[in-house]
Amino acid sequence: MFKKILIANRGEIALRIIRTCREMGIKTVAIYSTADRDSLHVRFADEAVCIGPPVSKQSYLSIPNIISAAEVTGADAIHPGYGFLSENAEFSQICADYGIKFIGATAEQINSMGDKATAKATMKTAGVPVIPGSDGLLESIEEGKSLAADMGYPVIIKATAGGGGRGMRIIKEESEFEKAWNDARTEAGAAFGNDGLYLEKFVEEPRHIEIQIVGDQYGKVCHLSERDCSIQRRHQKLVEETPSPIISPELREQMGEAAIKGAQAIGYEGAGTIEFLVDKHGKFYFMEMNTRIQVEHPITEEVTDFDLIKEQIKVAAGVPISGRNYTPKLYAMECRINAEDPANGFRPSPGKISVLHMPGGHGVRVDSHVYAGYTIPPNYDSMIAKLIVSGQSREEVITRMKRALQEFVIEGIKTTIPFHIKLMDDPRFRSGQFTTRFLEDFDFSTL
Ligand code: MV4
Repeated sequence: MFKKILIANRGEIALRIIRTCREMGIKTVAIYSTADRDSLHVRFADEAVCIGPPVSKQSYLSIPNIISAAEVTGADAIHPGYGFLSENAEFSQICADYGIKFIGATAEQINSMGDKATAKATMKTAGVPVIPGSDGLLESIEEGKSLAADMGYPVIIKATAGGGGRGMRIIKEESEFEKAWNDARTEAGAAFGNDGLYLEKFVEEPRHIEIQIVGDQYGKVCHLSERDCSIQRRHQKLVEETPSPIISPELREQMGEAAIKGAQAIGYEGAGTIEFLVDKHGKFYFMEMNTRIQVEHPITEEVTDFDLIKEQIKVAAGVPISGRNYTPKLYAMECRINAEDPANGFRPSPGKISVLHMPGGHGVRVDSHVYAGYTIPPNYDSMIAKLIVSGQSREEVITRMKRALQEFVIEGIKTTIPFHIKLMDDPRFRSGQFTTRFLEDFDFSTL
């Protein structure tokens, strides 16, 4: 087992990783930028190294600074958390070259899933259902138009280097094709330095369902069922739940097996997520694979009783997994508490938290790095807490979530709490019958 893990991240996930390391008897090294001097991850780690100024490029994204910190402190592994360098192939490779275990995917796996057209082809070959569309990248606008005409509109063009909604254009009819193509190409080229595009049939009113998998170094992969992440605004998830209200035991089994096949096709080791779109007929299609721990992992932990960070560390150290799949017996939901003003377009609201009271009680978990008197720096993402609630039924979870949200007191900044309270009372949300477009016509003005 590892003796000392450097955590190449900040905020709640850094704290989350430190907690598991403590329980496993593993020493921890925090890294921090000068904006995070007073952060809890710095105080709770066994050691801490300042790695640069507030701007991420010179601190949390600086590979030389982080590798130096690992060398100086003698860390034998690095946990990247999510975001930052967690899916950076170069970083994964440099860690390997320095003899430091990267607790995440290999450079090769990151590259194979990072290029979306390649990822899709790999999954198709492995027998995972994919959305009908172009075989790989489009060579020309004419090829795109001709394929779209054959398949029928609407279609969607996506940047192969994209993901999370960037470099995507929905096309309703042929007259829109040229502009969409040019816009997507320019956007992708500027954002990713890669303007490759591929085309798919547009799936209308889908649900976003992802399967959590864990693979070990011996080719065994198991799935820990699904998370429903359909409540999103501009590709930002706000609420996640498990089990999904629209997934039957049979569909769960099929999607779980597809996810396992996909992960095994790339010899995946560690925790990963396979994202699917599920259409209104209950057909599912591979969308993307995330080769990292995700923000919403705690809801899976609450219903399966696995510590996913512990599983990541164990498989990275070469411990085999049991290989059993898990079907949830409980229900869990997560609300993301962001320092944003939901009544004003979710505008960031950094600043000092003057008063703080976190909810508690049966079935309530809060993963957070903030405290009364803490100042949220403007430099990083605005998530300040994850409120995770579990219970015996979806109804019980929603009731308990509303109670916990009402108990949550954060003064000094705006947060997404009022939005979540309104959502818990929304009849359509409560019915479980909604799609990824749900928040497009949600009234945020009366929060
Ligand atoms: C789609 C789609 C419909 N049809 N692909 C959004 C992010 C990126 N992962 C892919 N996305 C989508 N791809 C086809 N062929 C609709 C979306 C989409 C979406 C997906 C999941 C959750 C929220 C979404 C919001 C808008 C669009």
